[in-house]
Amino acid sequence: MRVLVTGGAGFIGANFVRRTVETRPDVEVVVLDALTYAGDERSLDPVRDRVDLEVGDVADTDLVDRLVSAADLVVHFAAESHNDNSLADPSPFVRTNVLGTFTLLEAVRRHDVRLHHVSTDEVYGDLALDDPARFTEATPYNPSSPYSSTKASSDLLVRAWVRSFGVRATISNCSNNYGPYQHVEKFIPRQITNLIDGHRPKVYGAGANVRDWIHVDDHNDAVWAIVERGVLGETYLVGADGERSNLAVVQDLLEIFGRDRDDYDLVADRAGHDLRYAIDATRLRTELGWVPRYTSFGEGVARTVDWYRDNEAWWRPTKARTEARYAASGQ
Ligand code: NAD
Ligand code: TDX
Repeated sequence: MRVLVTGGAGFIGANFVRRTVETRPDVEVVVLDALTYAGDERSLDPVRDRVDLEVGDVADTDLVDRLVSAADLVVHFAAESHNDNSLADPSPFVRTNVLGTFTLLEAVRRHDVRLHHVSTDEVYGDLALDDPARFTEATPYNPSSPYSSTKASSDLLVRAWVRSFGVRATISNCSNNYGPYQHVEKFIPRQITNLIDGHRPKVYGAGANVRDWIHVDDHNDAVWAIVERGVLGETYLVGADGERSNLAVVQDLLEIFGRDRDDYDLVADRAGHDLRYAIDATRLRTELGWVPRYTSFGEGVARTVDWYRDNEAWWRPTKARTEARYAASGQ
């Protein structure tokens, strides 16, 4: 089987590619990635001799048509993924997330190729901190940011192409991922690398916002479960019961580094900052038999800290540039 992985040089995509190559010898992987600031070819190094990397844009009709025509399955990770960047300049988000998904949908329609579309729980908006509810597949869409609204748009395109044209597709909406090879702009790697450098973690607002953390390998196992056992046209929520306030995460990290619990800085809040995300993954668990392997956030995050300690050469080149951007916006 030949799988086309868009965004396969990014955080989740590269973890997906490495895991797929290492555990599924029958699968041939082709990566389509534009190698934006967020993509890094080195994330594929461990499996580089077994992966074909095409550097290009998911919104390039001719390139996408050629690659899709030769694939049995497309797993679509490519996106602009960072909320803070979408507030500074939304335009690449509209282009890649909306136009890119449209381009891919037209190609899978022409060639009748199976598609799995990777999306986010942020399409549902946010929940109050004290709301007992969690997101389910039936929660109405209510995105807040330029990033989440473009992801919501891409999901709606996929749903419409399924219904109108019979495209064979599934969708997953996952909560916040952590693990190795995540860009240092994101919350957990930013704080880990700050601590490695002896700096204080930077917490937006009062740190009360809650995210529902899942290890990237558990997310990618869910993607394969949906590809292999999911019902065409359906949506599956992916989450591992990992709700934690940002402050609690920072305090876990401070403890790992042997620093004082109060050794962090409160910085300017994100505009429109979603309060809380929480996933009810009952459907994925009961219908597809998926279970997360990383059930202890503390252990998963400690292993992630080890990875950043051991792989400074991977993140060091982007750290100073990323921090300069944050400093310019008071964060
Ligand atoms: P990332 O930013 O680390 O990686 C995105 C990859 O897409 C990069 O390699 C980049 O070069 C590539 N890319 C960007 N624009 C492109 C274009 N026009 N053409 C081709 N490639 C392009 O993102 P990530 O965190 O790995 O997220 C991957 C997917 O998972 C995204 O669709 C995101 O919405 C979704 N998601 C992420 C999370 C999370 O916590 N990170 C949670 C749920 C869903
Ligand atoms: O320095 C920081 N300090 C801080 O308090 C940063 C970078 C973030 N935060 C907060 C903002 C959020 O409440 O931490 C939380 C997590 O922030 P991000 O890592 O930027 O993630 P989030 O905005 O929640 O979105 C992530 O999860 C859903 C991914 O970036 C998305 O691609 C995914 O769809």
